[in-house]
Amino acid sequence: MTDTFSGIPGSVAEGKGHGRGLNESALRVLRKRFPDSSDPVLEWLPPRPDWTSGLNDIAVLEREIARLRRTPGAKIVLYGHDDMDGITGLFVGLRILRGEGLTAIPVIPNRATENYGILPERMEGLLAAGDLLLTVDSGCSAVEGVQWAVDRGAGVVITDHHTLNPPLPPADALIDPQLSGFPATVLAGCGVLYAVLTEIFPVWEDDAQLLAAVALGTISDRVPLLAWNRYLLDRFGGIDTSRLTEGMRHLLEVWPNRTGAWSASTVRQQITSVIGKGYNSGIHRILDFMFCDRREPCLDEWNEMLDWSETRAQLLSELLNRAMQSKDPQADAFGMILVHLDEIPPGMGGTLASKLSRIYRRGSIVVTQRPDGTLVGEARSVGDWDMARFLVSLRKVFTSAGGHVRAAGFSADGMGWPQLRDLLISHMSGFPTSPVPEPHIDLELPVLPSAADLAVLAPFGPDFPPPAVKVNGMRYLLQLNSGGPNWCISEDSGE
Ligand SMILES: [Mn+2]
Repeated sequence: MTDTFSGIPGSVAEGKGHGRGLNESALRVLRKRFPDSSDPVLEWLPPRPDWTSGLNDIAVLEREIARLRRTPGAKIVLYGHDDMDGITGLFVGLRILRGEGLTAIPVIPNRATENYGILPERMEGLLAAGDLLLTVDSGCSAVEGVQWAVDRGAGVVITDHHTLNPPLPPADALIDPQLSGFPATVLAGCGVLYAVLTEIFPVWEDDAQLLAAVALGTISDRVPLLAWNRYLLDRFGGIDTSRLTEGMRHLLEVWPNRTGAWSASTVRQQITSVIGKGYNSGIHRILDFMFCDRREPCLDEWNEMLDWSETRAQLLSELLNRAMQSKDPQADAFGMILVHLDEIPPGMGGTLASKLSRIYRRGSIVVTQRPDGTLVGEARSVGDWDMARFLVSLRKVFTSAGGHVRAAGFSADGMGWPQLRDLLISHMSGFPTSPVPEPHIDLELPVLPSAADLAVLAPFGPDFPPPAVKVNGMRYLLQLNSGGPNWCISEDSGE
């Protein structure tokens, strides 16, 4: 049987052009994964999105930027988030806005010492009347911080991708794909700002630095590798690397098999976790690193981050041992990994939850107590468990809660661990989800197809795992090793 799919757009061919000449096995996998689509190839790798169809109020930001140009001395305070899609989002914002002759000053919050949100104390003395507060990857719940900026006479445009949790902040514009739904919701914080700013300044659309930063932020944030994100990653696959900064060049040099078939999990291992976040991490240095144009200092800095990441990895493996020994048996019965540990360093709870999710192939919630008594939780999910919705639906008992489908967090004051534990378990018992996903199978065949034939569908990651094939009752998962693609007998999802 021959399949023909029409309408492969020219813009795709400018990237890696995976949409062209897909072999029969790859086409069958796409048909299985997008059963309702009349054109699974386009569903898998769409043409250039119309960003305005999923991102509202870009015109408000355009007007604000025009207003700044008419206001002598006015500047943009670009407020980010101290994780990879936040920092790469800051990079995107600074590169474009400064490149357009505007004054832009970054603010990087610090999760080790600060609450989540837009904090007036970080803007005091910095944000003046007539300025613009622009956020990336943060702010969709920052009612007080935004009101503070508005009261000071600043314009405020929020760009975020996290689940909305009303009341919404009183900004001039709230640009969040959660307002419009799929496919825009796949975007990470950096992807949202890239889309918004390149819509206003199209000359930046093909910029290799920006596409590389967006790819790294997107992969690190565990958002679905579907739809608009695949378009962005395809553009990344086709960038001209001859004119990168030394910092960015180095990141692409350590990117596992960047010019071939790669998986998000290996990129997170080789790059994201080396940078880390929170305690003893490189997250506060990586913005300068990406702008750095001197090779030697970049290499020194990277080696230092590698040393730190080894120290963190040791600490993490100790924490992981304790977590595995103390996971809650009652929560287990509902398909939820629930762990409460004392003294988890800031930023490490999320990494620990990720590891637990990977090991047990189900959603994980890791809770610790801050010195001030507040209980803080980090959660990761796999399968169809929408972690942000799960936690936000408990917001009456939480001080704050937010995130997205696969990565979310909360804080809770005024209750002890036993009470919070009961609450999470009883809420889980009534929450509609299948927290323990079945290992996927794309094809059942009499003989294994060539691994290379299916590797053309890479990159693989959240919501687009490597293909799995069943042959004679055995499940084979595609693996992308340094030696090239091959098959491995496994029940793993490969995400
Ligand atoms: Mn973020």
